[in-house]
Amino acid sequence: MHRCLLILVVPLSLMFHTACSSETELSSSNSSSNGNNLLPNDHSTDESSSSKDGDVVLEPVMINGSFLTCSLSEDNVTLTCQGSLDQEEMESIVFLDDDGSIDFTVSSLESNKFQIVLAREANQDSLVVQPEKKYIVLWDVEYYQGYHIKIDVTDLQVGEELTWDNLIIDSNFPDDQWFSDNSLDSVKVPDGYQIELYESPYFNKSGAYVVSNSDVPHLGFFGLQNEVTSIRITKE
Ligand SMILES: [Ca+2]
Ligand SMILES: [Ca+2]
Repeated sequence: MHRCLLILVVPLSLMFHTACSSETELSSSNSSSNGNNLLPNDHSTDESSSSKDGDVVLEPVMINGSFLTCSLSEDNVTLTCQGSLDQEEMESIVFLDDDGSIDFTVSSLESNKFQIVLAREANQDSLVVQPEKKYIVLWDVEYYQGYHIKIDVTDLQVGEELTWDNLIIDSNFPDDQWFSDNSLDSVKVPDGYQIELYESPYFNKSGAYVVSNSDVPHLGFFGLQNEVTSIRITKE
C-alpha cells in the first residue's frame, strides 16, 4: 500500500516508464545522502511518500527527544513542519539535498507547526532534515569569550565517554585541537550531554570539580577559574 503511494510523487511522465525504476531512483538517492545516519530508525524501505495533496513527506527526524515531520510543497521551496519543538530548536535543524545544505527562514504558523521557506529549490528526491551537529564549546574566558574550541559530540553514544586526563600531558582533543591546562573559564553544553570539569588530573575529586548538563558561563562560580585540568564528556 505504501509503495503505491510513493509512485504519486514522481512526475506524470515517469509513471509511464516503470514504477519500479522510479521507486529505486527515490530510494537510492536518499540512501546516498549521508544525512540519514541520525534518523531514529534505520528504514531500509521508502524514505519519502506523498500525502493526499501531492506534497512530499520527509522521513521524521528526532530532535531533542521530539519527532519532527516535514512536508515539502509542490513548489519545492516551502515546507510545513510539525513537532514539539520551539522556534529556536526549529532554527537549529539542517535541510540537506544532493547540492548541500539549504538556508531557510522559519515562521510559526500555530502551536507546534512551522512554515519553512528555503533559499533555493530543493531536490525533493534527496531532501532530508536532520539535527544540527552537537558541539560542546570550551572557552578560555568567562561568558564565552576569547579563544575557544568546538568538540563535535554528535556521534557520541550513551555509555561512551570523551576524556582528557590531563590537558597539558595529553593535549589530544579531537582534530588535533588542544586546550592549555588551567585556562578554561566557560563551557557551552547542548541538551542531552554532560561535562565534568576537574581542577586535578585524572578526574580526581580531591580538588574542585563541577558536573553540569547545561552551559557554565563562569567556572569561577565553582572555584575553577583557570584551574581545569581534566575533562570527561558523556551523553545522558
Ligand atoms: Ca582563562
Ligand atoms: Ca588544575
